[in-house]
Amino acid sequence: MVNVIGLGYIGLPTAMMLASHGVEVIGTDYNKELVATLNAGKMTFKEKGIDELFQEAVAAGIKFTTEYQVTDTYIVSVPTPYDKFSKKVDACYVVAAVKDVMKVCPKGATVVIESTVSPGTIEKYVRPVIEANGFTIGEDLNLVHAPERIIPGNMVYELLHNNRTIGADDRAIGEKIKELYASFCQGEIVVTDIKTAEMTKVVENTFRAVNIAFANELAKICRHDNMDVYEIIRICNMHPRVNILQPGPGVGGHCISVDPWFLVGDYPSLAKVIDESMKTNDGMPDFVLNRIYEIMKEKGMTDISRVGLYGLTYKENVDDMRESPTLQLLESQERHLATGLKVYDPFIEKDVVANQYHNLDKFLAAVDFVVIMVKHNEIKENMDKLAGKVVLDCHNICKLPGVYHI
Ligand code: SAJ
Repeated sequence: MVNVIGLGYIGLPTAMMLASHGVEVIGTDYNKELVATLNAGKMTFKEKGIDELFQEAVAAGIKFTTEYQVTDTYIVSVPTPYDKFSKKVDACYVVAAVKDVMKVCPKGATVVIESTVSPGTIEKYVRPVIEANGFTIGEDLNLVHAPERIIPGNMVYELLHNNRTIGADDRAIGEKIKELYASFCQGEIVVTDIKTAEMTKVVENTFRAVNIAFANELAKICRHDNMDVYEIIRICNMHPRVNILQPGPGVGGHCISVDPWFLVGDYPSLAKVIDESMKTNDGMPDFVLNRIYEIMKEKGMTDISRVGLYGLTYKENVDDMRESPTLQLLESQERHLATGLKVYDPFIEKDVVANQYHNLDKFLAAVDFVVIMVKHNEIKENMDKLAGKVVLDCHNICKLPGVYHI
Protein backbone atom coordinates (compact mmCIF):
# COMPACT_ATOMS: atom_id res chain seq x y z
CA MET A 1 0.00 0.00 0.00
CA VAL A 2 1.21 3.52 -0.80
CA ASN A 3 0.60 6.38 1.62
CA VAL A 4 0.66 9.66 -0.29
CA ILE A 5 1.39 12.56 2.08
CA GLY A 6 0.04 15.93 0.91
CA LEU A 7 -3.14 16.07 -1.19
CA GLY A 8 -2.58 19.27 -3.12
CA TYR A 9 -2.20 19.99 -6.82
CA ILE A 10 0.44 17.26 -7.26
CA GLY A 11 -0.05 14.70 -4.47
CA LEU A 12 -3.76 14.23 -5.10
CA PRO A 13 -3.59 13.57 -8.87
CA THR A 14 -0.62 11.25 -8.32
CA ALA A 15 -2.50 9.32 -5.62
CA MET A 16 -5.57 9.05 -7.84
CA MET A 17 -3.52 7.94 -10.84
CA LEU A 18 -1.85 5.17 -8.80
CA ALA A 19 -5.21 4.06 -7.36
CA SER A 20 -6.90 3.97 -10.76
CA HIS A 21 -4.06 1.73 -12.02
CA GLY A 22 -4.48 -0.96 -9.43
CA VAL A 23 -2.26 0.28 -6.59
CA GLU A 24 -3.76 0.36 -3.09
CA VAL A 25 -3.52 4.02 -1.99
CA ILE A 26 -4.34 6.02 1.12
CA GLY A 27 -3.95 9.78 0.85
CA THR A 28 -3.06 11.76 3.97
CA ASP A 29 -3.32 15.50 4.54
CA TYR A 30 -3.34 17.50 7.78
CA ASN A 31 -6.08 19.76 6.36
CA LYS A 32 -9.26 18.25 7.89
CA GLU A 33 -11.57 20.31 5.68
CA LEU A 34 -9.81 19.09 2.51
CA VAL A 35 -9.99 15.45 3.64
CA ALA A 36 -13.69 15.86 4.55
CA THR A 37 -14.42 17.35 1.10
CA LEU A 38 -12.70 14.42 -0.65
CA ASN A 39 -14.46 11.91 1.56
CA ALA A 40 -17.78 13.60 0.68
CA GLY A 41 -17.00 12.72 -2.95
CA LYS A 42 -16.07 16.24 -4.07
CA MET A 43 -12.91 17.20 -5.93
CA THR A 44 -10.95 20.07 -4.41
CA PHE A 45 -9.76 21.89 -7.56
CA LYS A 46 -10.64 22.28 -11.22
CA GLU A 47 -8.54 20.72 -13.95
CA LYS A 48 -9.16 19.10 -17.33
CA GLY A 49 -10.13 15.43 -16.82
CA ILE A 50 -9.62 15.50 -13.05
CA ASP A 51 -13.25 14.81 -12.05
CA GLU A 52 -13.27 11.64 -14.13
CA LEU A 53 -9.94 10.55 -12.61
CA PHE A 54 -11.33 11.22 -9.13
CA GLN A 55 -14.35 9.01 -9.83
CA GLU A 56 -12.11 6.21 -11.13
CA ALA A 57 -9.86 6.43 -8.06
CA VAL A 58 -12.85 6.37 -5.68
CA ALA A 59 -14.28 3.37 -7.51
CA ALA A 60 -10.86 1.69 -7.19
CA GLY A 61 -10.99 2.19 -3.42
CA ILE A 62 -8.72 5.18 -2.70
CA LYS A 63 -9.06 6.43 0.90
CA PHE A 64 -8.41 9.89 2.37
CA THR A 65 -7.47 10.58 5.97
CA THR A 66 -5.56 12.95 8.24
CA GLU A 67 -3.62 10.01 9.75
CA TYR A 68 -0.23 8.72 8.62
CA GLN A 69 -0.36 5.00 7.76
CA VAL A 70 1.83 2.06 8.70
CA THR A 71 3.01 0.83 5.30
CA ASP A 72 6.05 0.06 3.15
CA THR A 73 5.93 3.01 0.70
CA TYR A 74 5.41 6.72 1.34
CA ILE A 75 5.22 9.48 -1.28
CA VAL A 76 5.74 12.94 0.20
CA SER A 77 4.25 15.71 -1.94
CA VAL A 78 4.07 18.87 0.14
CA PRO A 79 4.87 22.49 -0.81
CA THR A 80 8.43 23.80 -0.90
CA PRO A 81 8.35 27.58 -0.81
CA TYR A 82 11.47 29.76 -0.81
CA ASP A 83 12.65 32.01 1.96
CA LYS A 84 11.95 35.57 0.73
CA PHE A 85 15.23 36.90 2.20
CA SER A 86 17.79 34.17 1.62
CA LYS A 87 16.00 32.87 -1.54
CA LYS A 88 16.95 29.36 -0.40
CA VAL A 89 14.46 26.51 -0.46
CA ASP A 90 12.33 26.34 2.67
CA ALA A 91 12.16 22.60 3.35
CA CYS A 92 10.12 22.93 6.56
CA TYR A 93 7.01 21.17 5.19
CA VAL A 94 9.06 18.30 3.77
CA VAL A 95 10.95 17.91 7.04
CA ALA A 96 7.71 18.04 9.07
CA ALA A 97 6.10 15.39 6.85
CA VAL A 98 9.15 13.10 7.04
CA LYS A 99 9.21 13.49 10.84
CA ASP A 100 5.58 12.37 10.94
CA VAL A 101 6.32 9.45 8.61
CA MET A 102 9.12 8.40 10.99
CA LYS A 103 6.59 8.09 13.83
CA VAL A 104 4.73 5.24 12.08
CA CYS A 105 7.11 3.88 9.49
CA PRO A 106 8.26 0.24 9.83
CA LYS A 107 11.79 -0.92 9.07
CA GLY A 108 12.38 -1.68 5.39
CA ALA A 109 10.03 1.05 4.13
CA THR A 110 10.81 3.42 1.22
CA VAL A 111 10.23 7.16 1.52
CA VAL A 112 9.84 8.94 -1.83
CA ILE A 113 10.13 12.74 -1.87
CA GLU A 114 8.15 14.17 -4.81
CA SER A 115 8.31 17.82 -3.74
CA THR A 116 10.68 20.00 -5.76
CA VAL A 117 13.85 20.78 -3.75
CA SER A 118 17.21 22.36 -4.54
CA PRO A 119 20.26 20.12 -5.04
CA GLY A 120 21.56 18.86 -1.71
CA THR A 121 18.33 19.50 0.24
CA ILE A 122 17.63 15.82 0.86
CA GLU A 123 21.21 15.27 2.03
CA LYS A 124 21.15 18.33 4.29
CA TYR A 125 17.64 18.27 5.77
CA VAL A 126 15.96 14.90 5.18
CA ARG A 127 18.72 12.36 5.88
CA PRO A 128 19.47 13.77 9.36
CA VAL A 129 15.79 13.52 10.35
CA ILE A 130 15.66 9.87 9.31
CA GLU A 131 18.94 9.01 11.01
CA ALA A 132 17.90 10.85 14.19
CA ASN A 133 14.95 8.44 14.33
CA GLY A 134 17.26 5.43 14.51
CA PHE A 135 17.07 4.31 10.88
CA THR A 136 20.14 3.54 8.78
CA ILE A 137 19.41 4.68 5.24
CA GLY A 138 20.13 1.92 2.74
CA GLU A 139 19.84 -0.76 5.43
CA ASP A 140 16.49 -0.44 7.18
CA LEU A 141 15.00 2.49 5.23
CA ASN A 142 15.25 3.63 1.60
CA LEU A 143 15.18 7.20 0.40
CA VAL A 144 14.17 8.21 -3.14
CA HIS A 145 13.55 11.50 -4.95
CA ALA A 146 10.94 11.40 -7.73
CA PRO A 147 10.23 15.01 -8.73
CA GLU A 148 6.94 15.59 -10.52
CA ARG A 149 6.90 17.35 -13.92
CA ILE A 150 3.22 17.79 -14.79
CA ILE A 151 1.86 21.10 -16.00
CA PRO A 152 -1.32 22.49 -14.39
CA GLY A 153 -3.93 22.74 -17.15
CA ASN A 154 -2.87 19.42 -18.68
CA MET A 155 -2.04 17.39 -15.57
CA VAL A 156 -3.89 14.19 -16.30
CA TYR A 157 -2.41 13.82 -19.79
CA GLU A 158 1.10 14.68 -18.57
CA LEU A 159 0.92 12.28 -15.61
CA LEU A 160 0.29 9.52 -18.10
CA HIS A 161 2.73 10.58 -20.82
CA ASN A 162 5.64 12.62 -19.41
CA ASN A 163 9.09 11.13 -18.93
CA ARG A 164 10.14 10.99 -15.27
CA THR A 165 13.31 11.05 -13.19
CA ILE A 166 13.92 8.84 -10.17
CA GLY A 167 16.88 9.59 -7.89
CA ALA A 168 18.07 6.88 -5.50
CA ASP A 169 21.27 5.90 -3.64
CA ASP A 170 20.75 2.29 -4.62
CA ARG A 171 19.86 1.43 -8.23
CA ALA A 172 17.73 -1.56 -7.22
CA ILE A 173 15.54 0.68 -5.04
CA GLY A 174 15.34 3.20 -7.88
CA GLU A 175 14.16 0.42 -10.20
CA LYS A 176 11.57 -0.71 -7.64
CA ILE A 177 10.07 2.78 -7.44
CA LYS A 178 10.30 3.07 -11.22
CA GLU A 179 8.01 0.01 -11.41
CA LEU A 180 5.52 1.73 -9.10
CA TYR A 181 5.34 4.85 -11.32
CA ALA A 182 5.33 2.66 -14.43
CA SER A 183 1.95 1.34 -13.24
CA PHE A 184 0.49 4.45 -14.92
CA CYS A 185 3.36 6.39 -16.53
CA GLN A 186 3.85 5.59 -20.22
CA GLY A 187 6.87 7.88 -20.59
CA GLU A 188 10.53 6.91 -20.16
CA ILE A 189 11.62 6.75 -16.51
CA VAL A 190 15.30 7.52 -15.93
CA VAL A 191 16.97 6.26 -12.75
CA THR A 192 19.83 8.40 -11.44
CA ASP A 193 21.22 9.60 -8.09
CA ILE A 194 19.30 11.86 -5.72
CA LYS A 195 21.28 15.08 -6.21
CA THR A 196 21.09 14.80 -10.01
CA ALA A 197 17.32 14.30 -9.78
CA GLU A 198 17.01 17.33 -7.48
CA MET A 199 19.05 19.51 -9.85
CA THR A 200 17.36 18.40 -13.09
CA LYS A 201 13.91 19.35 -11.79
CA VAL A 202 15.03 22.81 -10.68
CA VAL A 203 16.96 23.32 -13.94
CA GLU A 204 13.92 22.47 -16.08
CA ASN A 205 11.84 25.17 -14.42
CA THR A 206 14.76 27.61 -14.45
CA PHE A 207 15.22 27.10 -18.19
CA ARG A 208 11.58 28.08 -18.71
CA ALA A 209 11.81 31.07 -16.35
CA VAL A 210 14.93 32.42 -18.13
CA ASN A 211 13.34 31.91 -21.55
CA ILE A 212 10.19 33.79 -20.46
CA ALA A 213 12.35 36.55 -18.94
CA PHE A 214 14.13 36.88 -22.31
CA ALA A 215 10.74 37.26 -24.03
CA ASN A 216 9.68 39.83 -21.43
CA GLU A 217 12.89 41.79 -21.95
CA LEU A 218 12.33 41.73 -25.71
CA ALA A 219 8.80 43.06 -25.10
CA LYS A 220 10.26 46.00 -23.18
CA ILE A 221 12.85 46.74 -25.89
CA CYS A 222 10.15 46.53 -28.57
CA ARG A 223 7.81 48.79 -26.59
CA HIS A 224 10.59 51.36 -26.22
CA ASP A 225 11.14 51.55 -29.99
CA ASN A 226 7.66 50.70 -31.22
CA MET A 227 8.36 47.24 -32.68
CA ASP A 228 5.97 44.28 -32.69
CA VAL A 229 7.48 41.76 -30.28
CA TYR A 230 5.01 39.01 -31.19
CA GLU A 231 5.78 39.25 -34.91
CA ILE A 232 9.51 39.33 -34.14
CA ILE A 233 9.33 36.22 -31.92
CA ARG A 234 7.13 34.46 -34.46
CA ILE A 235 9.66 35.03 -37.25
CA CYS A 236 12.68 34.21 -35.02
CA ASN A 237 11.03 30.93 -34.01
CA MET A 238 10.92 29.92 -37.66
CA HIS A 239 14.70 29.50 -37.37
CA PRO A 240 15.41 25.80 -36.71
CA ARG A 241 17.43 26.48 -33.53
CA VAL A 242 15.43 29.33 -31.95
CA ASN A 243 12.49 28.74 -29.62
CA ILE A 244 11.55 31.86 -27.65
CA LEU A 245 8.55 31.71 -25.30
CA GLN A 246 5.93 34.46 -25.02
CA PRO A 247 6.06 37.71 -23.03
CA GLY A 248 3.28 38.18 -20.51
CA PRO A 249 2.04 40.21 -17.53
CA GLY A 250 4.28 38.28 -15.14
CA VAL A 251 5.16 34.77 -14.09
CA GLY A 252 3.05 33.12 -11.42
CA GLY A 253 2.35 29.68 -10.02
CA HIS A 254 4.22 27.72 -7.46
CA CYS A 255 6.96 26.45 -9.78
CA ILE A 256 8.49 28.73 -12.41
CA SER A 257 8.23 31.77 -10.14
CA VAL A 258 9.73 29.91 -7.14
CA ASP A 259 12.18 27.10 -8.01
CA PRO A 260 14.82 29.19 -9.84
CA TRP A 261 15.25 31.26 -6.66
CA PHE A 262 16.61 28.11 -4.97
CA LEU A 263 19.67 28.30 -7.24
CA VAL A 264 20.07 32.04 -6.64
CA GLY A 265 19.86 31.39 -2.89
CA ASP A 266 22.38 28.54 -2.94
CA TYR A 267 24.80 29.95 -5.52
CA PRO A 268 24.40 33.75 -5.29
CA SER A 269 27.73 34.62 -6.89
CA LEU A 270 27.22 32.13 -9.74
CA ALA A 271 23.52 32.29 -10.66
CA LYS A 272 23.62 35.79 -12.20
CA VAL A 273 21.53 35.23 -15.33
CA ILE A 274 18.94 33.42 -13.24
CA ASP A 275 18.81 36.22 -10.66
CA GLU A 276 18.29 38.92 -13.33
CA SER A 277 15.69 36.77 -15.12
CA MET A 278 13.66 36.33 -11.95
CA LYS A 279 13.78 40.07 -11.29
CA THR A 280 12.69 40.76 -14.88
CA ASN A 281 9.70 38.42 -14.53
CA ASP A 282 8.79 39.80 -11.10
CA GLY A 283 8.85 43.32 -12.55
CA MET A 284 6.23 42.58 -15.21
CA PRO A 285 3.08 43.34 -13.12
CA ASP A 286 4.52 46.81 -12.44
CA PHE A 287 5.32 47.20 -16.12
CA VAL A 288 1.66 46.41 -16.93
CA LEU A 289 0.46 48.88 -14.28
CA ASN A 290 2.59 51.60 -15.88
CA ARG A 291 1.14 50.67 -19.29
CA ILE A 292 -2.37 51.08 -17.80
CA TYR A 293 -1.50 54.59 -16.55
CA GLU A 294 0.15 55.47 -19.91
CA ILE A 295 -2.89 54.33 -21.92
CA MET A 296 -5.33 56.09 -19.57
CA LYS A 297 -3.38 59.31 -20.10
CA GLU A 298 -3.38 58.84 -23.88
CA LYS A 299 -7.15 58.23 -23.83
CA GLY A 300 -7.85 61.11 -21.44
CA MET A 301 -9.24 58.68 -18.84
CA THR A 302 -8.94 59.68 -15.19
CA ASP A 303 -11.17 57.19 -13.33
CA ILE A 304 -9.23 54.03 -12.43
CA SER A 305 -12.46 52.37 -11.29
CA ARG A 306 -13.50 52.19 -14.95
CA VAL A 307 -10.52 49.91 -15.61
CA GLY A 308 -10.99 46.14 -15.19
CA LEU A 309 -8.47 43.33 -14.90
CA TYR A 310 -9.67 40.14 -16.61
CA GLY A 311 -8.20 37.13 -14.79
CA LEU A 312 -6.96 36.44 -11.27
CA THR A 313 -5.38 33.02 -11.62
CA TYR A 314 -1.66 32.59 -12.37
CA LYS A 315 -2.44 31.30 -15.88
CA GLU A 316 -5.24 30.23 -18.18
CA ASN A 317 -7.93 27.63 -17.43
CA VAL A 318 -6.77 26.75 -13.89
CA ASP A 319 -8.18 27.92 -10.54
CA ASP A 320 -4.78 28.38 -8.86
CA MET A 321 -3.97 31.94 -7.76
CA ARG A 322 -0.56 31.32 -6.17
CA GLU A 323 1.92 34.09 -7.06
CA SER A 324 -0.60 35.38 -9.62
CA PRO A 325 0.56 38.43 -11.63
CA THR A 326 -2.88 40.04 -11.13
CA LEU A 327 -2.55 39.79 -7.33
CA GLN A 328 0.97 41.22 -7.61
CA LEU A 329 -0.34 44.10 -9.74
CA LEU A 330 -3.10 44.85 -7.22
CA GLU A 331 -0.59 44.87 -4.34
CA SER A 332 1.64 47.19 -6.29
CA GLN A 333 -1.30 49.48 -6.97
CA GLU A 334 -2.11 49.60 -3.26
CA ARG A 335 1.46 50.71 -2.60
CA HIS A 336 0.82 53.59 -5.02
CA LEU A 337 -2.26 54.40 -2.91
CA ALA A 338 -4.48 54.27 -5.98
CA THR A 339 -6.94 51.43 -5.61
CA GLY A 340 -10.20 50.89 -7.43
CA LEU A 341 -9.37 48.55 -10.31
CA LYS A 342 -12.20 46.12 -10.98
CA VAL A 343 -11.43 42.41 -11.27
CA TYR A 344 -13.12 39.30 -12.64
CA ASP A 345 -12.15 35.67 -13.14
CA PRO A 346 -14.53 32.87 -14.17
CA PHE A 347 -12.50 30.33 -12.16
CA ILE A 348 -12.62 32.21 -8.84
CA GLU A 349 -16.01 31.87 -7.18
CA LYS A 350 -15.08 33.24 -3.73
CA ASP A 351 -14.49 36.94 -3.05
CA VAL A 352 -10.73 37.29 -2.73
CA VAL A 353 -10.05 40.90 -3.68
CA ALA A 354 -11.89 44.23 -3.56
CA ASN A 355 -14.16 45.20 -6.49
CA GLN A 356 -14.41 41.60 -7.70
CA TYR A 357 -17.13 40.51 -10.13
CA HIS A 358 -18.53 37.03 -10.70
CA ASN A 359 -20.16 37.51 -14.07
CA LEU A 360 -18.45 38.51 -17.32
CA ASP A 361 -21.28 40.70 -18.63
CA LYS A 362 -21.68 42.60 -15.34
CA PHE A 363 -17.90 43.10 -15.17
CA LEU A 364 -17.76 44.41 -18.73
CA ALA A 365 -20.71 46.73 -18.11
CA ALA A 366 -18.80 48.30 -15.19
CA VAL A 367 -15.60 49.14 -17.10
CA ASP A 368 -14.46 51.06 -20.20
CA PHE A 369 -10.91 49.70 -20.25
CA VAL A 370 -10.20 45.94 -20.04
CA VAL A 371 -6.75 44.50 -19.30
CA ILE A 372 -6.46 40.86 -20.40
CA MET A 373 -4.23 39.44 -17.65
CA VAL A 374 -5.11 35.76 -18.23
CA LYS A 375 -6.04 34.08 -21.53
CA HIS A 376 -8.85 31.87 -20.22
CA ASN A 377 -10.88 30.14 -22.96
CA GLU A 378 -13.92 32.16 -21.79
CA ILE A 379 -12.46 35.48 -22.93
CA LYS A 380 -11.19 34.00 -26.20
CA GLU A 381 -14.75 32.82 -26.92
CA ASN A 382 -16.28 36.21 -25.99
CA MET A 383 -13.84 38.58 -27.69
CA ASP A 384 -16.63 40.37 -29.58
CA LYS A 385 -17.94 41.64 -26.21
CA LEU A 386 -14.81 43.80 -25.91
CA ALA A 387 -15.69 45.82 -29.04
CA GLY A 388 -15.84 49.55 -28.26
CA LYS A 389 -13.71 49.22 -25.10
CA VAL A 390 -10.10 50.20 -24.60
CA VAL A 391 -8.20 46.89 -24.43
CA LEU A 392 -4.70 46.17 -23.13
CA ASP A 393 -4.04 42.62 -24.27
CA CYS A 394 -1.11 41.12 -22.33
CA HIS A 395 -1.24 37.86 -24.34
CA ASN A 396 -1.79 38.96 -27.95
CA ILE A 397 -5.08 37.07 -28.27
CA CYS A 398 -7.43 39.93 -29.18
CA LYS A 399 -7.69 40.79 -32.86
CA LEU A 400 -10.04 43.80 -32.46
CA PRO A 401 -8.76 47.06 -33.99
CA GLY A 402 -6.88 49.52 -31.75
CA VAL A 403 -5.86 46.96 -29.13
CA TYR A 404 -2.87 47.90 -26.94
CA HIS A 405 -0.10 45.45 -26.01
CA ILE A 406 2.52 45.30 -23.26
N1 SAJ B 1 4.24 32.11 -19.01
C1 SAJ B 1 4.64 33.19 -19.79
N2 SAJ B 1 5.05 32.98 -21.07
C2 SAJ B 1 5.08 31.73 -21.63
C3 SAJ B 1 4.69 30.61 -20.83
C4 SAJ B 1 4.27 30.84 -19.53
O1 SAJ B 1 4.62 34.35 -19.32
O2 SAJ B 1 5.45 31.60 -22.79
C5 SAJ B 1 3.79 32.31 -17.62
C6 SAJ B 1 2.38 31.76 -17.33
O3 SAJ B 1 1.40 32.67 -17.71
C7 SAJ B 1 2.44 31.53 -15.84
C8 SAJ B 1 3.90 31.13 -15.61
O4 SAJ B 1 4.62 31.54 -16.76
O5 SAJ B 1 2.18 32.71 -15.11
C9 SAJ B 1 4.13 29.64 -15.38
O6 SAJ B 1 3.29 28.88 -16.19
P1 SAJ B 1 3.79 27.63 -17.06
O7 SAJ B 1 2.62 27.15 -17.81
O8 SAJ B 1 5.00 27.98 -17.82
O9 SAJ B 1 4.31 26.58 -15.98
P2 SAJ B 1 3.71 25.98 -14.60
O10 SAJ B 1 4.32 26.76 -13.49
O11 SAJ B 1 2.25 25.88 -14.63
O12 SAJ B 1 4.33 24.50 -14.63
C10 SAJ B 1 5.74 24.33 -14.68
C11 SAJ B 1 6.10 23.29 -15.78
N3 SAJ B 1 7.53 23.32 -16.01
C12 SAJ B 1 8.08 23.31 -17.25
O13 SAJ B 1 7.42 23.34 -18.25
C13 SAJ B 1 9.58 23.24 -17.34
C14 SAJ B 1 5.63 21.91 -15.35
O14 SAJ B 1 6.07 20.94 -16.29
C15 SAJ B 1 6.19 21.55 -13.96
O15 SAJ B 1 5.77 20.29 -13.52
C16 SAJ B 1 5.65 22.60 -13.00
O16 SAJ B 1 6.18 23.87 -13.40
C17 SAJ B 1 6.11 22.26 -11.58
O17 SAJ B 1 5.26 21.79 -10.79
O18 SAJ B 1 7.29 22.40 -11.26
